[in-house]
Amino acid sequence: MTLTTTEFKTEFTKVFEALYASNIKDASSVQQYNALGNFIKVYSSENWNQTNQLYLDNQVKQVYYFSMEFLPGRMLKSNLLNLGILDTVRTGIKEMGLDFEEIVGSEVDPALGNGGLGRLASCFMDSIASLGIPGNGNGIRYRYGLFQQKFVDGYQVELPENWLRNGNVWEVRKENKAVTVRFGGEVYLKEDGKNKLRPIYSNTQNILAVPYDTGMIGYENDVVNNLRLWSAEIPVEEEINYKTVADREVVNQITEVLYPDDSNYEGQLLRLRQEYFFTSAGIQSIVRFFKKQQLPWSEFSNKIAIHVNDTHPALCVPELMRILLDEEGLGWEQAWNITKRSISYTNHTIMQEAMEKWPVQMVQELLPRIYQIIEAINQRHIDKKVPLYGEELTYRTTIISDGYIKMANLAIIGSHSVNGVAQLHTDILKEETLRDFYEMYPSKFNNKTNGITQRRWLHLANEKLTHLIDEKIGKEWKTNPAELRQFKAYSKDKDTLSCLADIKLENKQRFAAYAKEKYAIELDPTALFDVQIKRLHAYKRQLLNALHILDRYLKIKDDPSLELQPRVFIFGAKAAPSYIYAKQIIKFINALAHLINNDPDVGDKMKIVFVENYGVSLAELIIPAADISEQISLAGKEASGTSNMKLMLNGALTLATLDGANIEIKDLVGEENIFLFGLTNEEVNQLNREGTYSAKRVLDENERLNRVLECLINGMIPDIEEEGRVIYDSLIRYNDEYYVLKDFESFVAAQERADKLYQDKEAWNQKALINIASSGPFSADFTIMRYADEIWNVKGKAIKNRS
Ligand code: DL6
Repeated sequence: MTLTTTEFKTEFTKVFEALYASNIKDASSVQQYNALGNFIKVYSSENWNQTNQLYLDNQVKQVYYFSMEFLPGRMLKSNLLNLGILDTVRTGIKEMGLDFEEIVGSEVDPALGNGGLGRLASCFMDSIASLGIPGNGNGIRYRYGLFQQKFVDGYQVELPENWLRNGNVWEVRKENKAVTVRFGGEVYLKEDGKNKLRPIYSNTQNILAVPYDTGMIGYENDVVNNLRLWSAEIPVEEEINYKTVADREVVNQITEVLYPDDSNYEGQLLRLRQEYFFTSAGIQSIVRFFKKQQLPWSEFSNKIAIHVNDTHPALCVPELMRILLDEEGLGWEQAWNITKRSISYTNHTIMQEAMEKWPVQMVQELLPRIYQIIEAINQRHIDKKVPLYGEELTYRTTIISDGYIKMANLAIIGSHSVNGVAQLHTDILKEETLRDFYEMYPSKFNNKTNGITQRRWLHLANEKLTHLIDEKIGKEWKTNPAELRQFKAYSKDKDTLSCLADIKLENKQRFAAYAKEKYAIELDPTALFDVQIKRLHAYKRQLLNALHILDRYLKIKDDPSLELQPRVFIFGAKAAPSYIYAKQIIKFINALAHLINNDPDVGDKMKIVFVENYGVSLAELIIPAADISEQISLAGKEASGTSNMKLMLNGALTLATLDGANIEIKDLVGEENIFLFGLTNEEVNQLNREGTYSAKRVLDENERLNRVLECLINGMIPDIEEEGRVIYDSLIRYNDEYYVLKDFESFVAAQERADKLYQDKEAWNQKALINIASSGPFSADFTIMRYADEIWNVKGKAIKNRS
C-alpha cells in the first residue's frame, strides 16, 4: 500500500471533517492529533482484520503475553514509522500549514507501567508484530496510570494520572468479546452423574470484563497484532444489585489504578483482584478462541503459548486448570499436561520484597475454587517430589507454606520454562534464589537477555543519528540490527566522528532548551551530560551518584578556580509512594541541586537537573543527549536493566558495575570502551558471608568520604535536616546495606577516568561510535526470536536469516 502526500491530505481532511465538522486550521492540536490517530486506525484496519483472519484460517500457533504493565509511550509517530508513512504524513501536515511536532506532543504518554518491566512488555509487542509473530498482549486497562510526579519544595508529590481525559484514539471497545469473572462466594464440588465432580457456586460477585483492543503495528510488514486490555464493569443484568455508589465503586476499583497502595490489607486484596481479573478474562478468551477452531484438546499447547511476565499473572496456572477441569470436563492429568506445556514464566527480580505472596485466607475468600486447585497442585507436587528429592528440599519448594501462597513457586511448578533476563541474573536464579527448583527442573531454566526496540529508541528518538548510519552502511540494519556492526568500520573516520559529535551536540541543545523552559536552568550543551534514569531504589544507588556530586562540589568550594570537566547531571526517577527512604533520597538530590545550581562559585562547572515525572517521552528526549550512562546498582541486584541498552545505542558510554546486562555490554564493546568500577557479585557475596563489613571503618579510613558524609548532617545543604540524618544513619548506623561507601572510591576513580577521556573528543567519539555499532545484539527483535524459538515454539511471518 503506498500513500502519496496528496492522498494523505485529502483523506486526513475527510476524517477530520467527519469527526469535528469544522475547519482543521481552527482545531486544537489535540483535535488534530485525534483526527490523525483516526486516520491511522482506518488506514491500518484492513491489515488488522486480515492479520486476524490469517491467523484463524491457518490455525497458526499464537502467543499470549500476559503482563500487569504495558508502557507503550506515545504511539502516533511509532505507528507512522511502522506503516512506512512517517515522511509522507509529516510532509502533508506541513503542507497543510499545521505543526507536526505539536500534534505529536499532544498525545498523552500512557503510564500504564512502573518502569523496566512494563516498557519491556511494550518493546516486545513491537518486535513480535515486526517479526510477524502471531502474538497478543493481555493486560489491564487502568482508568488511571502510574501517578504523575511533581516536586514541591523538592519533595515528590503524587497526582492522579488521568490519561483517558481526552479519550484514547487507538483502542476499540469489544463488548461482544466480554467475559464474566467470578469472585468470592462459596463453592463445593458435586457429582454430575457422569462420574465427574463439578463445582457449584453460590453468592459470588460476577464482574464483566470488557476488552479494549489496540492494534500493534509491525514494521513495514502489513502485520497488525492485538493488545487486549480489560476493563471491569457491572454486568447489565446485575445492575439491580448495585444500589449504592459504594457498591459500584467496588467494581470500578478493580481497573481504576495501577499499583493501588498495597501497604494495607484492603490494598493487597484489590491487587489480588486485579491479578485474577485480567488473568481469568485473558484465559477465558483464549479458550473460547481455541474452541472456535474445533481442534482436539491435545492440540491446545501446539496452538497456544501463554507467557507470564513476572508473577503478577501467575494465576494463569490454576485458572487454566479450572476451566479445563470444571468447564470442559477434562481429567486432572490431561489438564495439567496442557497447562504446563502452554505456560512459560519470566522472572524479573531477585529482590525478596518483590517476590509476591498472598495470605492463604485472602485467596480462600476471594477465589475459593482457585484456592482448591492451588491446594491440589501443591499436594500433587509434594506427593511426586518427596520420593525423588526428599522432604526437606521438596518442602522448600511448596506453593503453600507459612500461611502464604508463593506466586513464583506456582509459576515455576505450573510452567515448562523459567527464564531470567540477563546472564548473571539467570545464573543467580539457578545458583542462589531458585536453587532448589533448578535442582528439580534443570531443563526448565534458561536465559533470555532483555532487548529494546531500535525503532522507538533510535529511528524515532534520534532521527539524525539514524540518517547518519543509513548514509554510511545502508538500511539493512533496520530490519537486521546485527548489521549495525558494520558501522564500526567508521570508528577512525574523522568525518563520521565529527557528524556524530554534531548530532550529540544538537540533542544536548534540545534537552538544554527543555531544561531552560521547564526549570529555568541554563545548561552548557558542551558540558559532559551524565544521565541516571530509572526507578528510585536503594539498590540502584542514586545515592552513590549524589555523593560523588557532593564530593565534586566540595572540591570546587575548596578551590573555585579549579579546572574541572564541566558536567550536567541528569536524574529521572519516580519513587513508589510508600517507599519513604526513596522519597528522602529524591528530596536530598533536589536540595543538593538547588544549592549547587545557585552557587556562583560553581557556574557552568556543574548543574543538576532532576526531571519531574520521568517516563517514556522524557526518556526519548534525554537518552539521545547522554554522554555517560550511569548503571551503578550493587552487583547482583539489578536483574538486567534496559536503559543501559538504550543509552548505549545512542552513543553514551556506560559507567557501570558488573551487574545485569552491563556485563553483556562490556563483553560486546570491550573493557576499553566502558568505565567499570565497584564490587563484583562474588565479592558482594563474600562480604555478605563474612559479615565483617563495617561502613564506619570505611569512613574512618577515608577523610574525603568522611567530609562528604558530614555534609548530610551539618546543615551545609539547607532543608534536609530529617532526610540527611536518615540517609546518614542508613549508611553508618545500619551499616550501608548496598555497599555505597565501599564502592565510593572506585566510583570516583571511574568518574575521573571519564573526565579525562572527555578531554580527548576524538577518542571519546570513537568509543561512542563503537558502542552504537556494538548494540545490535540488544535489539528486542533478537530477544523475541529466542523466545519464539526456544520457549514458545512459534514462527514469524518473514523472519530473515539473521545472526
Ligand atoms: O526485565 C525488565 C526489568 C529489568 O530490566 C530490571 O532490571 C528489573 O529490575 C525489572 N524488574 C521489575 C520487577 N518488579 N517487580 N516485581 O520491575 O525488570
